[in-house]
Amino acid sequence: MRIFFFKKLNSTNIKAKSYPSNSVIVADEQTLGKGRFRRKWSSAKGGLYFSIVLEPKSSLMQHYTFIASLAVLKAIKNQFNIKTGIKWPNDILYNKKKLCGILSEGIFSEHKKLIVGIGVNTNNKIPKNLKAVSLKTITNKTITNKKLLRKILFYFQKYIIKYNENGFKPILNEWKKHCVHLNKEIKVKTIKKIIKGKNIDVDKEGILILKKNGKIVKIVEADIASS
Ligand code: BT5
Repeated sequence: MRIFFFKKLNSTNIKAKSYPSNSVIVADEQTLGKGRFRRKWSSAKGGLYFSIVLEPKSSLMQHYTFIASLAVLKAIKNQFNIKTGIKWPNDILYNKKKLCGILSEGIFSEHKKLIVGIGVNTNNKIPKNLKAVSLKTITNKTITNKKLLRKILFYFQKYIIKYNENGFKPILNEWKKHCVHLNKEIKVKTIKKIIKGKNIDVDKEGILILKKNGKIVKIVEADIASS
């Protein structure tokens, strides 16, 4: 992988669009950090913001978000011995607070390209109204972003190889072990409504499965509001 560093970008996901696969775009800060559904990702100086450009073997973007979640979780465990959890579909949490968010976007123009954008709160200040936390606050130490970046990329590549060789099942099984809401009663917010139910599974396409009044409800895109 070739890593390109920038002081300031609007969004590493936007910049990444003009780069070939196997590039990694990193910024010290973002002026228009993106979340899902056109939401914003607070990206003050000091945090770790980067996007990986890939030529995906599968068109299931969700698979790559799961791979990235595991890579971040493993890297944080390995480097800081901190236990985090995963919240579907794209959050890494520490004590129920968001430590990292992931945004995978597909570009299907000339070549099929996938951009996996990862934001980790390391040394950055976070707006107080967010239920969020940074690694600096957890560890009481200044974080070396480059070191953490390399560790995440190491695990990401490892999981990509595993995925390409053995498919999604082993990835999903490992992801489930770290998922914070599996087999729990949860509240899910879709664009249209709020659904309450028991999260009985996450399927092979990364779809959230709820059981509500004895019926199975499949959720493709949403936010888990409480668990
Ligand atoms: C995400 O969206 O969590 C995806 C975030 C992806 C950010 C990376 S940074 C590198 C790359 N370049 C980009 O432009 N983006 C990617 P979502 O699940 O929609 O969550 C967004 C919500 O998280 C916001 O509406 C806030 O409530 C909250 N949030 C915003 N900034 C945050 C932060 N720094 N830490 C924790 N929570 C935050």
